[in-house]
Amino acid sequence: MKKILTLCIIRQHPKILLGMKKRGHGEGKWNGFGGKVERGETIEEATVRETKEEAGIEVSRINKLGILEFEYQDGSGNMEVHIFYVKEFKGSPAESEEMKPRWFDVSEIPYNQMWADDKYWLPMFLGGKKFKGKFLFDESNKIIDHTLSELN
Ligand code: 6U4
Repeated sequence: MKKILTLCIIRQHPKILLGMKKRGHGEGKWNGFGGKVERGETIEEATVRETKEEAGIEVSRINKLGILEFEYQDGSGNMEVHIFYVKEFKGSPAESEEMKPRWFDVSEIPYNQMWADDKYWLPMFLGGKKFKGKFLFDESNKIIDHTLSELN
């Protein structure tokens, strides 16, 4: 069965906030904040909750820009990830058990320490474009196949 997850990237020009994942799926990679949508909550509520849990900040006026499907052959299963762009938040980013947050200049995004798909869609995201796509990963998390398209 497909899991529904969220991913939240905060931007305060010229920087974006990423977190180093300290455990679990994607450990050792810089990524946005997010996780599984729980029973009884909306995707938007899960986005706000996960960002609070992982980075200690309260996001508002979240804006969905993308939906990506990931298929993993390493046993992680299939995921549908809803990706949100956020400009406003309260509090200051703080390290949690799961993530260590850090601001990156948009000209210095650490793509070689991120999921391999990020370099495909993050430029669209940063350009404010809406998109959808699908990525298939082999057992070592290399991309075997993908589709990606901009939405109007
Ligand atoms: P637990 O272990 O239950 O706390 P949870 O935090 O709910 O897990 P987790 O950590 O598995 O979920 O979430 C994975 C996060 O990684 C989500 O925000 C989605 C994101 N993600 C998964 N595959 C990705 C990929 N290929 N590229 C990407 N983000 C990905 O940029």
